[in-house]
Amino acid sequence: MPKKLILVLGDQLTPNVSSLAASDPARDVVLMVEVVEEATYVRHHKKKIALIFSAMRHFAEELRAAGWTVDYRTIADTGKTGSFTSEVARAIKKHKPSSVIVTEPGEYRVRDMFERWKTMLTVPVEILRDTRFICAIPEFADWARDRKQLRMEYFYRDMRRKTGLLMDGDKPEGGKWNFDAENRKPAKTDLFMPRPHRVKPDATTEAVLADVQSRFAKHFGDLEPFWFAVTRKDAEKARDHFITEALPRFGDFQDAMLEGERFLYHSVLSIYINLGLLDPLDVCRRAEVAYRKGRVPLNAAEGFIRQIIGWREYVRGIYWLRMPGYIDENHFMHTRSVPDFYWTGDTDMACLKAAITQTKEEAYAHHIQRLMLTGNFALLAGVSPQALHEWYLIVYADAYEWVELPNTLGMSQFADGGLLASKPYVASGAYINRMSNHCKGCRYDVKQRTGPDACPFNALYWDFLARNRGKLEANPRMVQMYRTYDRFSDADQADIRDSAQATLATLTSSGDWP
Ligand code: FAD
Ligand code: DLZ
Ligand code: SF4
Repeated sequence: MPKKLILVLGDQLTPNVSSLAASDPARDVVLMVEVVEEATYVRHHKKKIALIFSAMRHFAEELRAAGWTVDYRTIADTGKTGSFTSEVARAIKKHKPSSVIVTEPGEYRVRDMFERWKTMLTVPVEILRDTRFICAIPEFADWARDRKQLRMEYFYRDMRRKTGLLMDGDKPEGGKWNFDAENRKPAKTDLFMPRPHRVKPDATTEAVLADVQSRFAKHFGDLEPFWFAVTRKDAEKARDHFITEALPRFGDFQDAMLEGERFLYHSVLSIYINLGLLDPLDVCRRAEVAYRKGRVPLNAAEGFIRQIIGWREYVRGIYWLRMPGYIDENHFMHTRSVPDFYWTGDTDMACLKAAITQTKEEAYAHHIQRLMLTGNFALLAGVSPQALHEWYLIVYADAYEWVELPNTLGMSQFADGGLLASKPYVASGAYINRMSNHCKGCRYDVKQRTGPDACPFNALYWDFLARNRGKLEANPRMVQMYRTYDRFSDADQADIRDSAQATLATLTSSGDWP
């Protein structure tokens, strides 16, 4: 058989990826490329670029040790104009393969590029299914067909049945599919709070850090300290550390936020799962084993597994079902740019300051910070979902469009009009006060609704409901909120409007990361 060229992308870092599984190390050549086009189509956080480049370089070594021939091109090799297309064209000239094989990419933009290669390149291009996902793209489309509502909960139950995870015969373990009602406790400061597994940079990572600092210095975020795992072995250590130390309390405190505690009981594994260093189903099976051995309660194991085989698979299904049009949806017609303080953390709002500062320093925030702090505020303030989508794609180390876009545009901003969420995730300061201790140290008073010292979330929340009455009033889950609003006097409603306007007037938006 003639030689094939296997293109392995930066988020396909597993020997089990379908393109490698379909190839022969003794015959074929693997191509991996660090390219400026991928690093700058949005200006990714410096730490994210370093994570991906270092993990790619380590994976190339892993493949070489397993007998593969790897043509690896660093950012220095591919220079200022490198792209997947330019590098594949060069590699075809060099290796003269009979075909190019690639596993389907996560993003529509890249899939579109690969489809164009079929007529552009001098050899055939084969795009294989990404078998790391439990639900194939056509399988999700079949599930969605003829359904009026695409609720995650029903999809999740099918994934439980399909994988056999936490099943007791054909019934869910413990008699219920979902134990979320037990998972809404506020957290307390705890000296023994687990911390994510940290890895000291090796020589390869140090070289990447120098490359990123010299080439992407103007990108958002702090490059150092850099402690992410960049090899499969270290990612596995991070996984095992999480399952032993944090998973037992993951469920209880899943929705909690705590000043000074950036990770709480979250896994910080999305970065490794999305890159390919960890297999999502394997992580879930290990969480189930911990439950079966009595080390982890059912609400924690179920909650964690649901995030992965439920939410993660579901948002990917929605992405491919609805792209390319999905990215332009804007139910509330919001147009504001992302406020400048989203890039600096320079705000008196203690909760947002904490979430944004840690985003800048760690390229990480946990789900409730993304949804109920930065997402909530942006929605209340009327930020354009497209601008916000770009912000989330830039700032988080785990962000790839297939997972980030539905979470931002659908779940967080309700910009798809309720395809993904049954009501907008909006909340006033009372919710944040219930689920966190941020308000205690805040310059604003969470109990005041209006006025210069009132928590800005409060007036913005009621004003958002008033502004969007026509689009939300009929939603049965919003009826109670409108009843409450309607009980406010005319004067109070006018105060709400004025206070919200005053907050919005303070938001400067220069439109981009300076
Ligand atoms: P944990 O809380 O420990 O959860 C366990 C795992 O479940 C995660 O590692 C992740 O793989 C999966 N998971 C949990 N929630 C979701 C979800 N809603 N969608 C998909 N997978 C989920 N997740 C990303 O992986 N990339 C993104 O770019 C991304 N952008 C987001 C943007 C917004 C506005 C919101 C509200 C959520 C976003 N999420 C994204 C989902 C979620 O916030 C992250 O997966 C999670 O915070 C990652 O941290 P963790 O590994 O500690 O997660
Ligand atoms: C995100 C990213 C970045 C920053 N750089 C690279 C790169 O240089 N080379 C590469 O192969 N992949 C990179 N990636 C990940 C790709 O953007 C990702 O594979 C596509 O968006 C498809 O999901
Ligand atoms: Fe955030 Fe408002 Fe609480 Fe301040 S008072 S921390 S702005 S919710």
